[in-house]
Amino acid sequence: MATKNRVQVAIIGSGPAGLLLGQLLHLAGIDTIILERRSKDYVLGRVRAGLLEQGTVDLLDRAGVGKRLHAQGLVHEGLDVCFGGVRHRVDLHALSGRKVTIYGQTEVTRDLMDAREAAGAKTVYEAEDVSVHDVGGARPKVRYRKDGAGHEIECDFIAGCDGFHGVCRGSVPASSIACYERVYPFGWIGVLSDTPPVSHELIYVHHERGFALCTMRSHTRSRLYLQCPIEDEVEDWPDERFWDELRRRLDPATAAALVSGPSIEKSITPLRSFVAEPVRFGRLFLAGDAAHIVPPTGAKGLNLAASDVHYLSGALTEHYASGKTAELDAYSARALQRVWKAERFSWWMTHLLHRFPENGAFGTKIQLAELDYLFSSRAAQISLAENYVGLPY
Ligand code: RFL
Ligand code: PHB
Repeated sequence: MATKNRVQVAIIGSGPAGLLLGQLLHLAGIDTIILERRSKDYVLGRVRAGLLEQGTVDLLDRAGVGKRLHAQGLVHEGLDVCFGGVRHRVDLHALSGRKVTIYGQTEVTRDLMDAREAAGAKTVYEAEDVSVHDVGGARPKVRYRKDGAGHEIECDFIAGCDGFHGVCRGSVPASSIACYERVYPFGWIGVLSDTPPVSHELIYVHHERGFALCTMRSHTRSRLYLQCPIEDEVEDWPDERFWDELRRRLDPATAAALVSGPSIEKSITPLRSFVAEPVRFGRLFLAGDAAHIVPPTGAKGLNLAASDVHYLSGALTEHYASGKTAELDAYSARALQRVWKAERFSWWMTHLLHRFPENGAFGTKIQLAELDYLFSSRAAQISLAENYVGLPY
């Protein structure tokens, strides 16, 4: 016999989307539970995104978790694009009036978990067989197992923040959801290493051997990525090969300045664009990677999870304060409007900077013409800058 509980909002997934939603709802006096399939250490150990838009930073401040972020985050006013063996700077701040902050997703997750624990809000880690029920009715339910025992939670709303491979999106009948997808024919191999960043800002590299990106986590920790064949495995990339290949893709001065060292993490990420529509089904609301995926080129994945949560937390807060449903009814269209613009930007940056052998020499010439145009047109740079720092909510 399953134990039964009641909560206002059941949140599935303790990634950035679920944790941030939980914190904003807690501040509005709304009672939540988070069910997470993995252990706390596993969630904290996943190395993923690193770049926060100003809107995401503002939202984390509103959630009361900005202290460490402001003390340790690195504020960037620009970025470099390297092509034809020459680095060109985009002055994001001069072009858009906004800045971005480097602060790892692992740290955002830790800050949100700490705040949730301090607030006494409940998270069940290692929740097995999570399933959602009756989302079309007034009393939806979530069932799960923990340590062999069955549990059922009755709630007003379910937030599906369970990432791309979660259960929430899949529990919606296929006839009620449209999925739009593009899978790219390559991946990124990423390395984390305790070596100083080669530059104080990010360097995005277009090279005939493939894309590269030099980013960082702190003044002493670098995060580096290389475009690689989709079928490659981490074992194909011993550290020495990784650093050699990165040097080959950088301009000579940057390659000479690059300090290499042992990797402390190495993983391969496939590149995908994906959007599910709509993102609301009765009393089930999807947010973050559960609803959409972007290739990491524009650094939008984590930031889109934050903007979804901005709309969803506002809608739930308004509903509990006034009983109205207008904001909840508007959630799907509002979130998706911003999502599609970030999808477009991530797709555009991916196409501009990666090697697409199937597009041949003509495709490369078009990329180089577009890059040349970008650095000869302030209008084109403004377009890049305003999308990169994040479109308004
Ligand atoms: P998350 O972070 O995937 O969190 C979802 C959580 O749900 C849990 N879960 C379940 N819990 C209960 N029951 C189930 N059945 C469940 N199924 C799943 C999962 O364990 C997890 O804890 O989604 P969220 O919160 O929407 O946050 C989105 C961001 O994490 C994501 O957009 C970015 O990390 C994407 N991303 C990157 N974005 C960038 O902007 N820059 C990057 O460099 C970057 N690198 C990456 C990435 C995503 C990666 N993934 C998904 C494999 C690198 C990787 C490897
Ligand atoms: C990162 O710091 O991991 C990062 C930054 C910018 C991107 C992708 C990843 O576009």
